[in-house]
Amino acid sequence: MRFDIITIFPGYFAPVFDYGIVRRARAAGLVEIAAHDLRGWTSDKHRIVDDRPFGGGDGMILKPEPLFAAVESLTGAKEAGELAGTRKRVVLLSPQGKVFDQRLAHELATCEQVVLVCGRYEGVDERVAEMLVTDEVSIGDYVLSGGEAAAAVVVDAVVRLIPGALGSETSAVNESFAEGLLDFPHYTRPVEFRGRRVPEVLLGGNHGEIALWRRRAALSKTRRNRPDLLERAALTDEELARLEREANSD
Ligand code: 6GU
Repeated sequence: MRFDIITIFPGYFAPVFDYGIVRRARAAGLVEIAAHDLRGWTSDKHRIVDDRPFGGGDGMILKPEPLFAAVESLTGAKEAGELAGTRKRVVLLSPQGKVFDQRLAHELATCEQVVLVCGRYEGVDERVAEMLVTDEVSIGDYVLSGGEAAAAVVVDAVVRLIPGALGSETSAVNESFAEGLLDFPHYTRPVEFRGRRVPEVLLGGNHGEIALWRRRAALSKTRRNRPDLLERAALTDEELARLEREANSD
């Protein structure tokens, strides 16, 4: 698959994609990632990409013309509608988007091309969201100075789901959100560190007991840190009763 990133800061990305799983996936030819300077699609002498907001207010807004020209040259499509039924997506990163999650990461991992349009925090002409992009996406409820860091997050989350990107030693099956819960706690040596011991059950070889402990520990951790996830998780009556008991003993 390939990612094309449209940005006013193309130099931002080179080091970000040169480490770990993403570096390995690129080297193996599983993914191509290119960052493109939006100014390359301007036609005026000063290569202007932004302008003042109609209606007044602070900050500059990204103009539509360079963004439409960039997406058309990268995808061959003039508007989002032409991408229906293809495996190409155009994603605008903006704080006004729907929140990126593991489900969308899996969906994007099936695409042949994902174009990531980096917004800036002051804004992007709304006709980009209305006509040009297939998805407007935020990475969470906080404000970044631009979409670049968010684009790097999306690329990382998607690349590791491409078949072959995670070596055989790791897998995306047993991890946070795979079951709609947070991951269970992990421990390594030493068995005792600053007076805290690794849970005894993990030191024995009873794999049934270990699996049960991990499920319960994942449930407890999710209840404490992300209770919102429990609403949609598939839980047994026994697990629900256990969570209720835990809540009553806090
Ligand atoms: Cl995608 N962009 C910006 N500017 N801020 C954000 C964001 C994106 N996601 C969360 N905050």
